Amino acid sequence: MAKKKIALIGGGQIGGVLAQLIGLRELADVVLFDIVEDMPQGKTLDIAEASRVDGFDVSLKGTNSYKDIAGSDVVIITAGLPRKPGMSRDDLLTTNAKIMKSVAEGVKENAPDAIVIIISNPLDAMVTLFQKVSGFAHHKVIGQAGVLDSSRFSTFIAWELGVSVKDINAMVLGGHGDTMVPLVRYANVNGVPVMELLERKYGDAAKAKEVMDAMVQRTKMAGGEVVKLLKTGSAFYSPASSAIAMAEAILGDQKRVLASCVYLNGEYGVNGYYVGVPAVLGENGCEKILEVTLNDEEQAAFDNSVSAVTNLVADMERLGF
Ligand code: A3D
Repeated sequence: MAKKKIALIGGGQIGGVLAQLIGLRELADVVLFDIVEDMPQGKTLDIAEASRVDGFDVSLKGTNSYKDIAGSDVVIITAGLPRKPGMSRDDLLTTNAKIMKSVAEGVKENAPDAIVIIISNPLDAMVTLFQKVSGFAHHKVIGQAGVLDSSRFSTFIAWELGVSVKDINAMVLGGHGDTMVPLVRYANVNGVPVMELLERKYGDAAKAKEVMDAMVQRTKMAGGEVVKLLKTGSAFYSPASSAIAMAEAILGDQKRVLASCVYLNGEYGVNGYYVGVPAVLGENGCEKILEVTLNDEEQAAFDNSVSAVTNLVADMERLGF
């Protein structure tokens, strides 16, 4: 079987970890693109020089030329500025929209058949803009946010219950901002509702709700928590791992159900916007959207999150993108 090829656009913090993870998993050959001269070449050289020790064998090429991404099966985009302490993701809109426009043009020209995973913030707007500029089919342009937000939620639940995070199933829907919607009612430990386990632990429904509310709030603010601690830049290990799970699902045609920022065409009552929902990822990108029944409270939270996304996209359009 011919080796697959992944192009990484943006060779910063997340881009570097992505390249290393792809190498360690022997997932594909890697091209790491950045506009900064020599830096992507330096990073790929460094990672390649670990390949004997780690025992992996893939080609790793750093570049400043879009021509090198030709033939990529998957393109993962992290180009753009990260947040500084005190900034919201939306504060990045103007700068990153300019960057995303140029990236979409480069990818369209050089890797027109690729499936594209976007990580750059503000996520929902950047996915929308990439698709608009590239003209790629909607199902081939997907945003990474929900895998990470769901993993953060799962991590907090595992810590609270003192069980392995591997046994937690929890999902976060909506936009990748403070309005995101962790789905409490569906969160479970190997099928057992998390709320039931919290009520047993505390012997008190009100206390269990209070504990869950705090985990939901921490999940919504989890990106900011890391930004505040790091002082420069934002989370990079966990977003890279999350995008790798999506790339693996696509390259391996795994049909994994991963919360992803995908284009909604009437699903969840949303028409014509990219929003985070459970999606089946396989060789064609987003192959199916799973609709989850939401109760009134969940639906209201989801609608609120969709409004935040539509407002963000409207702001971007007002700025001329
Ligand atoms: P950083 O380490 O600054 O890397 C960004 C890279 O983009 C730098 O190396 C830049 O040189 C490069 N770049 C700038 N302009 C261009 C261009 N025109 N073409 C190609 N490359 C360019 O940031 P990072 O890797 O920490 O984060 C990257 C993005 O991901 C930021 O926008 C973050 O806000 C975002 N992010 C998203 C999540 C999600 O879960 C959605 C999580 C964490 C960070």
